[in-house]
Amino acid sequence: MKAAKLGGRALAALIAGALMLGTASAETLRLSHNVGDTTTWHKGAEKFGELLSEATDGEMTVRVFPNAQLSGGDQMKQAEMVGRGALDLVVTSAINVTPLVPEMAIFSLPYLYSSYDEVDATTQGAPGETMAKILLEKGIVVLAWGENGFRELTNNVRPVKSPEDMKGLNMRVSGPMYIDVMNALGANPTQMQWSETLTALQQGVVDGQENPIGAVIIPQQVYEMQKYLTAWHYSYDPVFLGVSKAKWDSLDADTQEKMRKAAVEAMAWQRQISREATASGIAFLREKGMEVYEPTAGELQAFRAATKPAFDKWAGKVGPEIVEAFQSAIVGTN
Ligand code: X2X
Repeated sequence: MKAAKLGGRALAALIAGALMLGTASAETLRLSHNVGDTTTWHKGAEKFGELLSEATDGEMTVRVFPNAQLSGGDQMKQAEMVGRGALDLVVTSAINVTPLVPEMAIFSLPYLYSSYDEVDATTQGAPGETMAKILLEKGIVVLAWGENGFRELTNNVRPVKSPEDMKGLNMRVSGPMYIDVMNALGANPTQMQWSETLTALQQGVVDGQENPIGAVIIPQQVYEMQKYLTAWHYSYDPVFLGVSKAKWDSLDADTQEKMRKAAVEAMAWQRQISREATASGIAFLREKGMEVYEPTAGELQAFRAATKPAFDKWAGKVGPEIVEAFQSAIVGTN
């Protein structure tokens, strides 16, 4: 009788102890991103959550919030919120960080890159680390670089084959550098949140937009609203998976290591699925009824020349040291 009673108490204590341990150490982190839940951004974020949960035996899980829900629909605000610890984690693209860190415009300068090898030499090399250091000063720890991709043009007015064809088109753009690029081409740019763009395209508020094929155009079904696509590869946009420095500093070294490893693996996979979807994407978009134009080398040169003023203006904002570091990494691949 006595033994049974003690046993019962011991069991109760064990259960209580286990529950306390569970509540004390299990943690759900919030991850914000600014596109829909069908995109490769979202899939990469979910993959990170799975890997982190696996590595920590379920002690650390991630809840992914799409469409910039956690920043009131403002895609540019996420980085600043992560920086001050109001958000734990973010997957966002470089261009969205430019209001906070103008140097992040480096990646997207018009026609900086002409291949994935060139991209990888920067995001996966020393230039990427340089940018991570700058973000760290703003309270953001870059865990790994993923991919939005080469941004391609869509519109509903006409096939675009030359800078001339851009004249007068009402273009939705995501950030300030693209305003200058569109102005250089004679288009009428409007800065708009991505979360509002699909409706704006549908209602004809704007004629066109530009985004990567595999990461955004296909999963967000932009082909349902747009007739013409020009694969002009005019600007590359990476994404990164970042954690707030406040959260990072609260983790022990072992957990930090697990988190970084999960992020590197998830973003490598995210880059791969984005590239695969892009590679098969043009055929897919044609099947869906889009008229796709792939410019010749000469036509690309004309777009490059026309957007040069925007390149120069933003290279100035980024600063010569960073521009040179990127350009020499790029030249190194050729
Ligand atoms: O808003 C866009 O165009 C997007 C989804 O590509 C970015 O977040 C920059």
